[in-house]
Amino acid sequence: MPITKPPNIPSSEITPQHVYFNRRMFMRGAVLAGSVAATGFLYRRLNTPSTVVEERPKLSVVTPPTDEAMRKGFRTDEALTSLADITNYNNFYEFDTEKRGVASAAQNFVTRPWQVAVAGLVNKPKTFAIDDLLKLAPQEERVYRLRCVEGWSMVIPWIGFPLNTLLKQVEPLSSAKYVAFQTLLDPSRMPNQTTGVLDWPYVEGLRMDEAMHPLTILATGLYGQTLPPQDGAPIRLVVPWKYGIKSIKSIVKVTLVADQPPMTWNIESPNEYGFYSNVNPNVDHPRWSQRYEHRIGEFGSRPTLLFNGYAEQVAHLYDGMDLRVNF
Ligand SMILES: Nc1nc2c(c(=O)[nH]1)N[C@H]1C(S)=C(S)[C@@H](COP(=O)(O)O)O[C@H]1N2
Ligand SMILES: [Mo]
Repeated sequence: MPITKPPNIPSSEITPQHVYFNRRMFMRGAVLAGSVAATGFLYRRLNTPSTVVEERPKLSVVTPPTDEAMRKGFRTDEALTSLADITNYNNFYEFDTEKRGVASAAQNFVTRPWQVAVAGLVNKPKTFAIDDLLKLAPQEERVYRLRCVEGWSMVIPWIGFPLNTLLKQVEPLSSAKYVAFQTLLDPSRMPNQTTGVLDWPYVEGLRMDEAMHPLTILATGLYGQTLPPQDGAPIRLVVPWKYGIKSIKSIVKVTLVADQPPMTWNIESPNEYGFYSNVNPNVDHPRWSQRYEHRIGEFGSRPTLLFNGYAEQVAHLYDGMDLRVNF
């Protein structure tokens, strides 16, 4: 088949070195293995005095062909947030409510064996072992902005595959209108689940068209490595145009349902966190403005973009909806 699109290459090949080699890390050994690039990365810590950056098994990635608008959404050329910040500044309440405490609290979290049960309104319910999930589709690199509802943001080079690949496997029925997700519930392994700080297990949901959207991925790695526990190992959702709360970590259950499923932060505080939670600078959180964000690693703040800068790819999903009501 003739190659009519630009070569499919991972960000290590197309990002200027001063951007990709940011902070105290660098990558070595990138090997372009063909027109559909399968490349192994090795990121090496030089010296990180106050934070821990572990070397993890490397992953290989491909980028599938897609239309130009969608391709633009698949990677931003904004400077990547450092691996040290991505893995030491986390929201993962099952381990610690302190962002800088999550990495150490989660460091011994065991993610093998692991199963993800996919069921509900489907023709072929199936429980997948994590290693079978990893074989479902080629792993792709997606460089996405992540905007937390708290007002900070990062740029993260995820590795993963589209959620729609998994959903197609189980053959959704036409009665399935939403997808519900659930994090592991195991207080012996997730120490904060012995407290009542949230209603456990953490649950989230997407409308079916949001779940099938090509930007919506299940991430299994970042920075060319398998996913660290603090970032939601072994598999977590990433929905880049929504606040980070929607990107549920360490998933064990995916259920296709007819009605809008519950969402942990909405249960916690319904007037502050809505089901959609689309990034929107024009809809303030009741306790703070959402107009600006602090990009971790930068000084000062920058304007927050509608749909986190992914309007071209996703705005049509919300045509005719009042985003203030459906926040
Ligand atoms: N299970 C679970 N998933 C979760 C959270 C959590 O506390 N528990 N926090 C969410 C929030 S608020 C954000 S901003 C992102 C943070 O992802 P990161 O730590 O990988 O940057 O994870 C989301 N997913
Ligand atoms: Mo968040």
